[in-house]
Amino acid sequence: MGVKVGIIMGSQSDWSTMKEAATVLDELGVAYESRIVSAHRTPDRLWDYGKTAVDRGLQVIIAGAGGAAHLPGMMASKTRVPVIGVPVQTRALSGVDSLYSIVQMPKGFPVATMAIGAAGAANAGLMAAGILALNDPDLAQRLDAWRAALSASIPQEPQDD
Ligand code: RP5
Repeated sequence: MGVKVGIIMGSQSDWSTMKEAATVLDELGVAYESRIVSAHRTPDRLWDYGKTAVDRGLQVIIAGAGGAAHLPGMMASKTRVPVIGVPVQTRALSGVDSLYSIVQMPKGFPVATMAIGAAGAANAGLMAAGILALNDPDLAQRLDAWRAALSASIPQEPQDD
């Protein structure tokens, strides 16, 4: 079976944000694929990706887009594979447009929406890993260790800059 996580994004310009998800998955040893799939510019690619997602063995799709960010919602309409949406920060409206485009899905076709920007993308990677870890004890152990290391890295007291 192939990779279980698909990272998709509306544009090359989204990659600098979405690679935060890829970095987390690398750290956790989770294989993924990354593709540019635009709801508006490559709708046929979106349709094919969604139509084949289950048969290709994908178990989570992380979808990032900015502005009129229809990609996560359209993907959720096309496949039952869980979609985690990442609102990419935009210049004009700071990503609030992306957030609103992704988060307000109608009943029946959910998108698990993360925070705007890099933190949201990293959390999407962690969320995907958490979902896969439900059925993968080795990954569960790596994720627990990752979380413990993050906690241990936070100092008890603030330091002067
Ligand atoms: C959206 O339009 C993409 O997800 C991207 O965030 C935004 C701008 O795309 P580019 O004009 O930079 O290609 O579809």
